[in-house]
Amino acid sequence: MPVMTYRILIGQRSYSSWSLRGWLPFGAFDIPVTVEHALMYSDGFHAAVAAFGGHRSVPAVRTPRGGILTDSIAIAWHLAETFPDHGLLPSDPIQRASAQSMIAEMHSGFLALRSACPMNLRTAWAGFVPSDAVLADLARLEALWGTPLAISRGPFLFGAFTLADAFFAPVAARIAGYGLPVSPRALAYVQAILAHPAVRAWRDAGMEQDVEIPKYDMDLPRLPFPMP
Ligand SMILES: N[C@@H](CCC(=O)N[C@@H](CS)C(=O)NCC(=O)O)C(=O)O
Repeated sequence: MPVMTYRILIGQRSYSSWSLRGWLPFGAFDIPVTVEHALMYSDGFHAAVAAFGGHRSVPAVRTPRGGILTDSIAIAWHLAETFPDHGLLPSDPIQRASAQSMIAEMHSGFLALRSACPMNLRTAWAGFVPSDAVLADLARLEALWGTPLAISRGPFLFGAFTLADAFFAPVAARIAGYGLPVSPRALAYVQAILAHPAVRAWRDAGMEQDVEIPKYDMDLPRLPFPMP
């Protein structure tokens, strides 16, 4: 009998921030998954997503029983519910609620930061000047991260890596890649996320497999991406 496992459809790892959020719950918590690819900005992208059972965007996940999850937050909730002993969310009820709230806020917010600084794990940029709207998003991140990091003392928001950290991983990449101004505590957290073995593995695979997408170029001098 064939082994039934999860399947995930992702975009290019170097650039697809939502794919990273969809895959990290598997990669960071040792939940087996088979990875399939749909090339963003290619003619066949939407057809590939539809053939998988998704709708216009990546990530999408097929569960071992054939269910379909078409959104990163649905993937997170499904896996937290299905693998309650894997530590995807903090066990303390107050911390758990806080983690869930942060995930939801990340999913629906930080629009200025997301649009001004597209995730690009292949290169960093010198001289990026954040707008007031981006600075306001960074101030909100400082407020969100400050209390849990002060309590846990790191390295992650609630001590051990959880889904909340997975959802902030692309933000960490943006802070590092665009040299955005953050506090020493936030910078230590960014470094911890980028140093996580699952995040490293994701970036390495993208560096190996992806082709540069010119649309992500900034009109700024390039720097090596600052992996810790
Ligand atoms: N809300 C979705 C967002 C997914 C999303 O926007 N994915 C991007 C890639 S990072 C995408 O597929 N873009 C292609 C398109 O929209 O045509 C989620 O959380 O999964």
